[in-house]
Amino acid sequence: MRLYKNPTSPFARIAHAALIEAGVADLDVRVVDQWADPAELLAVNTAGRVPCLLLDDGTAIAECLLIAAYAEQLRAARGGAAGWDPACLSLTGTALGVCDAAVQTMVGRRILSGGFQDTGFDGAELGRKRRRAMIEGLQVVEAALAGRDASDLDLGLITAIVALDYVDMRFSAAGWLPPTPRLRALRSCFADRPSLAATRPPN
Ligand SMILES: N[C@@H](CCC(=O)N[C@@H](CS)C(=O)NCC(=O)O)C(=O)O
Repeated sequence: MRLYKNPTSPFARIAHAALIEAGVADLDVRVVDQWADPAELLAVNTAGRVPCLLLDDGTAIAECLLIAAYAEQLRAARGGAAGWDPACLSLTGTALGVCDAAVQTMVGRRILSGGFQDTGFDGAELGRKRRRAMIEGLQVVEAALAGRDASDLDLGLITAIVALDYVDMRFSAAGWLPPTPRLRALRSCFADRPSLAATRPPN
């Protein structure tokens, strides 16, 4: 099967990490520039977005959580223990909201100025809404991780670590990211886990 992705996309990273966690060994990873609407991406995802998973029978699955759901089916079929209890789903949703707000901020910058460097969008009403969502989302994630067992990497913690890496990459210099010591400690615990190490965005 083939995964269309871009190395900086947090959504693509969640999908890729879930497939690695599911033990998919023969994944063909195809890096594309989703902003350029490449024909091979549009052929599998009319939205022109990454991630998209193309199965061997030609079925295309877009959206990171749907790809993660498919990966979870593969994992369960191989005898993996059931995951995704309500707490996991709740953490996943909150952390994905952080990813969404962060990506939407970058998209807003691009719409306003044509590039990612001009931060003019961030101070606009919608930009401030996105920043609030990132800050409060990270705070809720941090609270949800109280007492978290460091041996348990589920979809919720993967999504939370992906969100943290993404906001660190895009916004750490801005100085408004809230303290997240539990999440940062858990990220360190799982730094060498293949699903996270092999999908880490470039510096
Ligand atoms: N809801 C989608 C979001 C995917 C998404 O927005 N991907 C971005 C990259 S981070 C993209 O491909 N953007 C291109 C575009 O919007 O045209 C998911 O969960 O997979």
